[in-house]
This record gives sequence, structure tokens and C-alpha cells, in this order.
Amino acid sequence: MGTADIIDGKAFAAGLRERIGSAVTELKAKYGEVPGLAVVLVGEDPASQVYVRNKGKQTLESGMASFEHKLDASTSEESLLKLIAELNADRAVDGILVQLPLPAHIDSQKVLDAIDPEKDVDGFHVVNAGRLATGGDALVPCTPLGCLLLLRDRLGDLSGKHAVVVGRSNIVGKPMAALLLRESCTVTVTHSRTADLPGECRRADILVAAVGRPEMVKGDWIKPGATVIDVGINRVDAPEKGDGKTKLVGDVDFASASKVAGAITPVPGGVGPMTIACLLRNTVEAACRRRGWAMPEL
Ligand code: NAP
Ligand code: L37
Repeated sequence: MGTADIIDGKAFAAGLRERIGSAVTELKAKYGEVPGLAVVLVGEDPASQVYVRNKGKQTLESGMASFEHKLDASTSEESLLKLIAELNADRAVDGILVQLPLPAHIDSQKVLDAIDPEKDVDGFHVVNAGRLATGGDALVPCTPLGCLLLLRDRLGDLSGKHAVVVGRSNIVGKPMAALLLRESCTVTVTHSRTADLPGECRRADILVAAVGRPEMVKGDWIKPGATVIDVGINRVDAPEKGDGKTKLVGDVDFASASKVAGAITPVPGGVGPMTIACLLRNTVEAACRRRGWAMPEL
């Protein structure tokens, strides 16, 4: 047992944003316009406010246009659908992201499915989910895409590897499994009803944890040398930092896992920054497809 390499998602994301910035400059010189991203936030979820602020900031830093729409928590489904129709029709808008979770009185999938699939940079529209599942040209959800870019960078060809995904949400687990299958991994998807979760995890060459349970995956669930991607973002009390202080931890128990794994992503600084970089990447891709521009190498 050794010490795992740390997969530096923050640095990888910074490099990707750099390449996206150059691509945007190139597109502007060639075509005279830049891609535009509209981000819609409903309500005041504190984590969502932070993410949306960072998304807007990084969109501008990459040279693209950012349109932020902040709506009151009491906004009706009808007025949200009306805003989406306007953004669908706006030719300056190449990407539309509605930050989840939405307030309980709004039907999220109905809202997501109202977005023009060609502008669906989150890849949550049923058409994009269907394209991903059937091998089509999908816009791919940002978080799983970020995980895949880190895995490819670390491992190269993924074919034949046994990948275990913990979690089956539409946002992370399912699209992650579809992407790994597309890479010719042998994929096991686990969830809250899985009979022997530690046993399933121990078979993984690649382990992706997207559960939302702080530090649930322990070191003795991990095959020695495996590559571990921790998607979890959990804010927990940190009395060791002082009264009332909190900290972020993943779904993997980093202390024990990093003694067994070959490589592991930290939290923070792992998958989180990749999510936003991939959103920018998807916005460039959506703009190029929609406007008939040549997609720059990223
Ligand atoms: P979610 O919708 O709550 O899904 C959680 C999944 O984990 C479900 O499939 C659930 O199984 C499964 N699960 C829950 N408890 C379990 C247990 N004890 N054993 C096995 N499986 C269990 O969550 P999500 O949206 O996929 O997010 C997962 C985590 O990733 C969260 O910590 C979230 O904050 C984080 N996240 C991070 C990013 C990023 O950019 N880094 C982006 C999105 C989400 P069932 O289906 O059986 O209920
Ligand atoms: N695309 N992403 C999209 N659409 C949504 O509807 N909810 C949601 C979504 N999720 C999301 O934006 N997640 C996310 C999670 C973490 C980060 C960014 C986005 C992130 O930057 N995490 C940092 C720490 C940030 C902090 O200190 O809170 C990290 O290093 O992990």
C-alpha cells in the first residue's frame, strides 16, 4: 500500500479554460462573434448562488458573452417557461443552463425539456440523454464529462477496464455510466439497493463516487492501484477549525482511500472545477454547431 497520486482537477480545468479562451479569440477573429451562455437561477440556494456566480465569471474570463437571469423563489413555472422560450429564440444565446435544484412547485424535467436541445449545454434534455445512450452526437452533462477528461488524461485508453459508478442520478451517475460504456469499459452501476456495495467497489479499476453521502466510500472498498474519482461535494461541520466552522468533503474517505488507490481526485479541487470548465467547453461546441462554425481543437 502506498500513497495515491493526486489528480489535480483544478490545474487541469485551468488549462482547459486557457484553451477555451484561445478558441474564443480565434472564433471572434474568424467570424466576428463570440459564443453566449445564459444561466438561470431560481431562488436563493446558497451553493447554487456560488456556482452560478463562478459560471458567469468564468464565461466572461474566457471571452464569451454571459447573460444571467436571477428569478425569485416564488416564480411560477409558467414565467420560467416563458423566459426559456425567449432564450431559445435569442440568436446571441448559444447555451442555456437552468441551475438545479429548482423550487418544489416547479417540474424540473418539464423545464429542462423546454430548452432547445441544441442549446442544452447541461445535456439534461431528454433528446441529449437519448443521443448519449444511443451513440449520437449529444451535448454531454458537464460533471461526467469532466470526470471522463480526467480519466483519459490519467489512464489513456479506458477500453476493457472495469468501471464502477456509485449513484444513478440523471445528472451524474447515469450519464457517467453511458460515457464509460462508450469508452468500452465494463460498467457496473450501483445505488442504495445494491446488495454488497463494498464488494462491488472492490472490483473497480475505475471507481466513480456520486452519492451525496460524506466520506461513505472507505479505503478497504478500493482495489489497490485503482483510479478513484470523487464527485461528492458535502459541506460538513469542522469543529477542529473552530466553533461553527464547516468544510467540504467528498463521498470518498480521502484519508483511508489515498493509502490504497493509485490515483484519486481531492475535494475541493477535483471534479468541481472541471464541471465549470466543461460547461464553457459545451457552450463553444453548441455555438459552433448552431452557427456552422468549425469547432476548434480543445
Ligand atoms: P442524487 O441525485 O441524490 O443521487 C444520489 C445517488 O446515490 C442515488 O442514485 C442514490 O441511490 C445513491 N445513494 C444514496 N445513498 C446511497 C447509499 N447509502 N449507498 C449506495 N448508493 C446510495 O445526487 P447527485 O445529484 O447525483 O449528486 C451526487 C453527489 O455529487 C452529491 O454530493 C453532489 O453534491 C455532487 N455533485 C457534484 C458536482 C460537481 O460538479 N462536482 C455536480 C453535481 C453533483 P437511489 O437511486 O437508489 O436513491
Ligand atoms: N451544470 N451543474 C450544472 N447544472 C446544474 O443544475 N446543479 C447543477 C450543477 N452543479 C454544479 O454546478 N455543481 C458544481 C459543484 C462544485 C463546483 C462547481 C459546480 C465547484 O467549483 N467546486 C469547488 C469548490 C467550490 C466551493 O468552495 O464551494 C471544488 O473545488 O470542488
